[in-house]
Amino acid sequence: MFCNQCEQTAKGTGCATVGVCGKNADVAIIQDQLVYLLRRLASLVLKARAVGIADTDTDDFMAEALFSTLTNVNFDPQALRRMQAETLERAKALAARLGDQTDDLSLSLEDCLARLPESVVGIDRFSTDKDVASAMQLLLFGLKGVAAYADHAARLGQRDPELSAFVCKGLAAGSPWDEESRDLGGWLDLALECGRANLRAMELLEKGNTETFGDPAPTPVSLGQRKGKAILVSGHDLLDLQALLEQTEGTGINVYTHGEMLPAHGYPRLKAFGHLAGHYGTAWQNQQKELPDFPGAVLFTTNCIQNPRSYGDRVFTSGNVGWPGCTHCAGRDFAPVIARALELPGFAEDRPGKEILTGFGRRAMLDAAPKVLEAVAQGKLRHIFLVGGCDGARPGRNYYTEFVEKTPQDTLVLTLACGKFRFFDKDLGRLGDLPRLLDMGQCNDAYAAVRTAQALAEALKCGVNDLPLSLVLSWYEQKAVSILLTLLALGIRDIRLGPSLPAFVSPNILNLLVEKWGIRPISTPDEDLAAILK
Ligand code: SF4
Ligand code: SF3
Repeated sequence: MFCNQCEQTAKGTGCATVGVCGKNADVAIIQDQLVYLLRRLASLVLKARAVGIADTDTDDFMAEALFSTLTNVNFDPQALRRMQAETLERAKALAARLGDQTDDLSLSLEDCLARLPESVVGIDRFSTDKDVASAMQLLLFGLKGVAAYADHAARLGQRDPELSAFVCKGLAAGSPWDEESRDLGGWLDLALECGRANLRAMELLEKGNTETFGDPAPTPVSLGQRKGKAILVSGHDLLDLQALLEQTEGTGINVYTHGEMLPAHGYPRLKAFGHLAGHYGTAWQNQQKELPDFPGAVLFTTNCIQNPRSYGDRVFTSGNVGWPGCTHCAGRDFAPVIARALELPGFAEDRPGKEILTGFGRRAMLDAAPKVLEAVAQGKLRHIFLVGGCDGARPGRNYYTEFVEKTPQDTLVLTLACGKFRFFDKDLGRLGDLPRLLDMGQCNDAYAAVRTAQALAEALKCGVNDLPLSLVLSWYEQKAVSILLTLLALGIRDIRLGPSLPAFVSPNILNLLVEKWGIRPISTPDEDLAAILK
């Protein structure tokens, strides 16, 4: 195996024998083979589109399958094998429709896999040119992020054929079935196109979320617990949470959010459920420490799942998530989760906890914009920081806690995604009517942050780069890669990125990112704050 797609990759270069995330070599190879098969299917989908054949079902399937190869999503070899088989079947059916009968599509899955070149599972599958390989990886990992958001959006009924066409174009690029040859510039252009596609995917997802659950509004969330049976819901899929809330109504079970599910509390149609009781735990990388103490069932709807070790008998998965041995709930039927929660003790007593705020979505931020602009005009608001992105296990991530703690009182801190758990329960005080720490939501709500920044820039008649706004981002998995590509495609400059730079970015590509976009690695909170506020 060779995998270097996430921030915790072994030795900062690549996982070669087993993944730091817990992905074993078998699963890594199955995922790489799946990507290869998806590229084959993508090349056929493009051909089909060219002759007017479009198939939404295949578009949805491709996003779902690619999402399954994202870090900490699916570790179940059987589930991934089923996706391989479905990919090949779809490719065969499409080829037959196109009258395109090539040898590779006449084989069984087993024979097809046996004939795949060795390079399908190695770093050399990209290119022997280090810079081209780096740009190809930027594209592939960015596409995985796009696929994740497009998959969520499609589940909410939001699709765009152009977006699906781009996912196919990006996947097919550089495959044995791609007739176009690209130089480094061509690959980088595709990576930026991937950033634009990601903006569209996040836009669709925001539309799906707000049309289904209402516009998020600032909402206090309890970190305490209520006496009684309990279910913890992790991941990003709000539809799964809604279905679980409906299915647990009247059972006496309280439902708690975990990780990226925290912003669910801000959505009117989710917070209306009286048994959505609060939030439990912090970011994904602490689950092996925090979940053994949760006295109920746990449902993972998307990333990030880790080996559930001692508590696997009460962990359930849904959607694209898989862990061998854990029960998978298909079709939003959460009866097994509910049955398990009823067997488990639940919380023995009420335990009041601190309250934190979430729900500063796009509408809430745009409503607050006049106050923000007034505070800027009066010199009461010196700077806005967007400190967001993924959390992770590296100790260097304490930077983000310290950075936020050290931000001066005349500044605001916007945040989103699971990186917020480094500081989400800190009381930063208020700036006028506004709390200084504003949680805008999940990682995909980077869309709301972009639109808010654009609205502020428009009101001030300047560019986004001229705003008193700095982005201090943390990355871990491939959704963060796609968001970074979106920001670059929008021309946003001077992003600070940490805790380490991606292993797949070559020195030359890094130089380009520095020269053209002013990207820089984080240094120390004091140094970075001083440089930003000088
Ligand atoms: Fe390693 Fe990350 Fe790949 Fe897991 S996803 S195998 S930790 S690089
Ligand atoms: Fe976190 Fe896994 Fe990226 Fe949605 S839950 S941000 S890491």
